Amino acid sequence: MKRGNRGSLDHISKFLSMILRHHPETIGIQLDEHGWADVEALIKGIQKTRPFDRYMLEEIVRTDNKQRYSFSEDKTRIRANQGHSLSVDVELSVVEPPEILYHGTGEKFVESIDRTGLLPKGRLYVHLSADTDTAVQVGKRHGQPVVYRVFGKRMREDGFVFYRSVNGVWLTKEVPVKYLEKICK
Ligand code: HQG
Repeated sequence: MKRGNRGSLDHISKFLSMILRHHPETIGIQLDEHGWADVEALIKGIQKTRPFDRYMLEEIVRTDNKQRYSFSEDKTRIRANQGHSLSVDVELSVVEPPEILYHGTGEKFVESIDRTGLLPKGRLYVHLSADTDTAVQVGKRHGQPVVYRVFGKRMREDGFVFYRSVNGVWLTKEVPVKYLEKICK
């Protein structure tokens, strides 16, 4: 694929995550309770804003660097695998967390996090990763990155529930301060 096309698909992918996680009404569609959008309606809706077709949608889903989207088995519906602000149930698997998980954030949030712990803010869950590299990348989206160690196993023992999305993101509702430790600045 030509570079220009890839760039344009990346741009549309961002638009797609905005629609499928936060604002489906932007293109006049709705998500069902499990976060699914009708593929035909989605394509028609996006076509009102830019050139778009099923081939491009399939390319985005297939090549997305974080595997953000899934088609239903019959490919008539599509949803984001995680990251929603809308209250949908994407049928996340409840899983035993590893002893340590990581959360990357920006320096500007540290004072507040150290006071109140990690909160989901604009999303349904706090997003965690199993490795520090991913956490650093996520943190960089918010400026100077800071990474926290999250004591997953201890939280689980204390009754907190962890999920993992089909694209491998660890999720939990909140992380109180006592399960957090800063590991780099
Ligand atoms: C911070 C991307 C102040 C939190 C990534 C984060 C991820 C607090 C920010 C996914 C706080 C919310 C999610 C508190 C948490 N006080 N700030 N008490 N508790 N925060 O973007 O985790 O590319 O909603 O640390 O890869 O950065 O979109 O969450 O910095 O997986 O697929 O509030 O988004 O994936 O920011 O990123 P976000 P996030 P995609």
